[in-house]
Amino acid sequence: MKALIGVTSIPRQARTGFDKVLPHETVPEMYLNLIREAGATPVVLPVHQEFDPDLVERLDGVVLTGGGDIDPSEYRRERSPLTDGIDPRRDRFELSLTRAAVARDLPLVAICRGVQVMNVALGGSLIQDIDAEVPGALRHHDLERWDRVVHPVRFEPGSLLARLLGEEIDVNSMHHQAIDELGDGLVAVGRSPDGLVEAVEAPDLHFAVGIQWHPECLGFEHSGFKLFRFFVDAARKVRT
Ligand SMILES: [Mn+2]
Repeated sequence: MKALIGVTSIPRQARTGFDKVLPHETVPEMYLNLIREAGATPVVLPVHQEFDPDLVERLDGVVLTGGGDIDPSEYRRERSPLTDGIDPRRDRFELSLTRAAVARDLPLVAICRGVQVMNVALGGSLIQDIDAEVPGALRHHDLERWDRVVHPVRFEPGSLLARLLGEEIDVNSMHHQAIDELGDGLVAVGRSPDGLVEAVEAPDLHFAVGIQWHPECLGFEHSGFKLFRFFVDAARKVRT
């Protein structure tokens, strides 16, 4: 049986078949294609429902998707006016899911907002706006070049990501926030040339990786896609 991978939804307003604009829970197909191409079955997890702890007993792995900013009260900070797109129900669901997945040692890949959720779920904090708080930082909020590589990420020698992807890869960058203090059990294993954290791992867990870039926009030929093959391999072993 193929591994079953839960992918968190990205809620938004959308038009129904009867021409009303109503709340929907959606996932860009790019994320689902990544999971399928890596050999697993994706299943969408609606984040505006109450979190059911039984979910982690039924899944073989979890992908946290991109999205808006996390409520800074979740990491003990005053809200900056630059923090944007807060969705408290999504925060609650994804923080609970992450803690449950970590407690069960379920394979986890956290993308963009996802790595920030992973960090906050484990007690870490965030830089609320890179341009405002990090003088001299690279341009990390480059939405126009969403499907192109714009800066390198260098991995710590000996880290899981260095072993899987090599010492450096080029990535896209669509984030205006970044990791500040690291959560418990997380190690910063990838950085951009300006020193910002672009990738984290939890070395005590079987396979838990967070990345600040968007692999789903870079396609299957990009070297970062290999990460998903290893993720699915780890997920396949959950039930055996
Ligand atoms: Mn970046």
